Parts: sequence; structure tokens; C-alpha cells
Amino acid sequence: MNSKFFGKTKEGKEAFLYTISNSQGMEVCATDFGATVVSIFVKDKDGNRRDVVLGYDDVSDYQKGTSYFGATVGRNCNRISNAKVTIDGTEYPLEANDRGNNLHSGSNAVSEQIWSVASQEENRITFHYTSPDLSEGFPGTAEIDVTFEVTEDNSLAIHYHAVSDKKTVFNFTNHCYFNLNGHDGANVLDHVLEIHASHYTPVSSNKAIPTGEIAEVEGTPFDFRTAKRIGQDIEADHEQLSYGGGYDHNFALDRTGDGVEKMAEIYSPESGIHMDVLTDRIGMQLFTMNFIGGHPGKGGISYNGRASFCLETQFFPNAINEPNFVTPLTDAGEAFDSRTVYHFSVSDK
Ligand code: G6D
Repeated sequence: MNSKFFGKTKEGKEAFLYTISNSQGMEVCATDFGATVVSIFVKDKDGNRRDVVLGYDDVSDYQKGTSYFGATVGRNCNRISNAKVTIDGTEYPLEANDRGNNLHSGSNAVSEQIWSVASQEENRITFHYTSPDLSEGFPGTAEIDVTFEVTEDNSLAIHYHAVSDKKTVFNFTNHCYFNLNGHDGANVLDHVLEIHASHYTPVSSNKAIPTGEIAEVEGTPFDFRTAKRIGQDIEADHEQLSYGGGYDHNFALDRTGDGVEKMAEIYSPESGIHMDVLTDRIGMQLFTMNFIGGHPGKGGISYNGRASFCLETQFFPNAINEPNFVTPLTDAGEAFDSRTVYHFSVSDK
């Protein structure tokens, strides 16, 4: 476990970068700014290390960035329609930071704060943040812990734990942008993806708010039940793909129980790096970085559209306002407790 200075925020606060690792050579670097994953180093099929997540070299770029590279996103990830929620009859206005809706809890969200380090070991670090009542618009003072652990089987295990003194919304995710050829890989269109989801939640427009329908993936470009290249159907003539400019949709996962289950797997034939996603969440957003134009990142690399994919485990988007979706509310004094694991291996197939 080691740490180094990672620059200063625009308010002059110092940020630090922490490295955790296992005995197999896997390393994860995370900064206390936003409890953000900056790098994940894993070995490819030739035994060479590759950093498989996009990011920046300094906290100032993370603070200026609008993509949430690697960030812990919350209290609520994804979108909330009309930037307001009603909890027990009280309406709470939120920041309308995305075309009239709230995205990723706005500009004062947990992803924009310097967290403290609650504990640190060789292969594990816990970041802590106290989110003040109404600081993002949500009620309650919340004590939030996120633990990153590099396990001996080459996983990054993420554990979220939060308690609030008032009923509130807790729907955290991690927003890593992966490229299994390395963060400097050209694009992820040849990555082969399988998602264990027979349904997804279509959106009503390019503002990405779900209609409330839980629709079959059968016969659509959203059917990843059999592994296929991310690029196979991404340009198909489909209204949902035109809304998102590609994939930017939540999948309703085919869960069999409440525990951590494997819900997706993806690999790159070029590097042979394979990643399984295991989670206790009911939803997962697939985002294929549908940006256009250069996006300056680590080492001066310019990240372009489709340079990565995100698999953000979560409740369904806008669930707080959609009676047809499981609510993301946690009662006062109750614990929100969730785990998501990104397991890495190498394969020749
Ligand atoms: C875009 O719609 C996408 C989101 O899913 C993503 O989290 C964000 O960019 C960074 O708004």
C-alpha cells in the first residue's frame, strides 16, 4: 500500500493517489477525490501489464472532467427526471444539471469531494465521506464508506456501505471506463460482451429517462444473452440506439437470488484479458462512451468515441420517480450495503 501526491483541486485542497495490490501483480490506484479508480493494472495473455481504465494524471483534470472517469457516483447514480424527488410526501428539489433532469446527483455530489481514508492495507483501502443533509438535495446526513480490495484471484471488489439519519436515496455505482486492450486502446468494438439480462429499460428520448417499461431484449440490438462483439449491432437502425448515440441503457439483470452473482463477462481477443462482473444489484448500465472528438487523458492519450465501455451496477435509472421500478430508498438508520466485483483473468478464446 503506498500513496503519492496527486495535485490540488481548484479550491486548493491536496489530493492523493493510493496504490493497492495482490501478490499476482494486479494493482489498483485510487484517489481520495471522489473515491475514484484511476488505474487497474492486470496482465495480458503474454504476461504484459496493461492499465485497463481511462483516466487522468492529476486531480485537476478529474475535477474539470465531465465523464466521471472511475468515480464513485452517488448518492444517486444515473438520472432523476425533472430534478426532484418526493419522499414521504415531502418534495426535494435537485440540481437540474442535465437538460432539466438530475444526472449523477449534480455538481456537489460525492464524486466531487475529497474523501478521508478510513483504513488502508496492502490490498485494501476504505474511503469515507460524510454527506451533509441536503448537500445534493437529498435528505439526511449520510456516513458513506467505499472499500476497494484487490483479491488474490485478481478481482477488484467494491463494497459500498452507507447510513443516513433520515430516509434517503442511496444508489451508488462506480463509473470505470474500461478498455481491455489498455486505456490507450483504439476502441472497444471488438470486445466480446455477454450480459445476463432478458430485459432492459428503454428511454423516452435522447434525455435518457426510462419510459417505465421493462422490455424484452429478444430481437433487438440489446440482446447480449449470447456473447457478441460490442460493435456487432451498435450502428443498427433502432430508436433506442439513436437516442443514446449507441448503448447508454440500463439492463434488468436476470438474477436468481439476492447475493453477488455473475451478470456479465467481456473479453478482448487482442489482449486475451477477460473481465467478469459480479454484483448484488438488479440493474446495470452499459455505456459505450458515445462521445465524439478527442478527450485528453492519461499520458497525453486522446480518448475518442467508443474508446471504452462502462458497466455501472445500480438500481434502475429514475427508480425513485418510477412506481414500476424497485425503489432506491433506504430508511433512516438502516444500512445500504452493496457489493460489485470486477474479476480479471486471461483467456485465449
Ligand atoms: C452521458 O448518458 C451518459 C451517462 O450515462 C454517463 O454517465 C455520462 O455521460 C458521463 O451523460
